[in-house]
Amino acid sequence: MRIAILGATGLVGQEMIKTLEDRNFPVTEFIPLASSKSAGRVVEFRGSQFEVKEVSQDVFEGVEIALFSAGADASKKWAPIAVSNGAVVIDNSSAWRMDPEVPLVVPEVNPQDIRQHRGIIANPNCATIQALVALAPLHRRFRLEYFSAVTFQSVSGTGKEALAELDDSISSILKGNTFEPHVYPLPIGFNVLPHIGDIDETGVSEEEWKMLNESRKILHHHRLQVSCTTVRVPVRRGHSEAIVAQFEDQVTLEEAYALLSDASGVVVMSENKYITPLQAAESDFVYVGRLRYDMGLPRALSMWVVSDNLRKGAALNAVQIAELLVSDLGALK
Ligand code: 2RA
Repeated sequence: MRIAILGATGLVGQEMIKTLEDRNFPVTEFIPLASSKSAGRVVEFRGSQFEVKEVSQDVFEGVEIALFSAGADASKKWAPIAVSNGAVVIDNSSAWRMDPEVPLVVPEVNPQDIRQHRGIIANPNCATIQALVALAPLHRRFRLEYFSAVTFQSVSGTGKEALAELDDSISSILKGNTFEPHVYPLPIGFNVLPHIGDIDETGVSEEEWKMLNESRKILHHHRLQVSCTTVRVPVRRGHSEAIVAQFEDQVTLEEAYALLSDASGVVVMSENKYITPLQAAESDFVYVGRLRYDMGLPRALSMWVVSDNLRKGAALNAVQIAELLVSDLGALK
């Protein structure tokens, strides 16, 4: 298959390339694309070097699947053009996620939705993906009523520059440099920032609304209630989430363990064991740890959910959607 990647030089684009290689995706022609800023660079795929082309009207001719991770503006501009050239676009940005004509897909949760696509399929937000991979098996049995999520999101969620900023802010503070406590943005080194995306007039951030709105769309569960606080933490790679999930039916730990043990893409830790982001980096799985009855709510479980935000939270989920398209060729039309 002729596969294009728009955003090929970014962190997620690079992870998409690695994931296509790791999963031996049937690529017959590889077309790395980027904005003018990054065009001309060289990327490697399956041992060969490819010059990154600048995205334009003409580069999508004959492309069958285009993986996008170049930001919402680029997706809004180039996805319709790619589709008009016959490609199916799998978009990792927020541009199309809530468009009623665009399916929002987590392959372990709602794979059937890919057949609704009209040329574009949206990849959900990383924090949403890992939460629903863990919650969907329980939802299908006990019917999710409400969940709260406090996230601890790594800096790689905002790209390469953020990784450099983390290193710089840590080394600056270690050298004894001080910072202005009331000058924003505050350093992320030795700090946590409860602010991801713009905060609106209700005091809720963009990232927090994504958890509610995307979860309702993916689960087709529009009465679902969600509370969410998203926090940036000084971690390079891997998001963690402290989740409390309340169900309509009485849930038992034994059944929850059994369901999660059988769930695709999930590793559930026994007893009070847990995984940390450092351990989950570059893994394909969503790790569920410290699974327990919630201290305060009836019919509720608490859990610690960790996954690699660049892998399952972005690149792997997108490539798995591409695999669904290939396995169900009818959906490629
Ligand atoms: C973040 N979820 O972590 C957002 C976008 N990847 O910054």
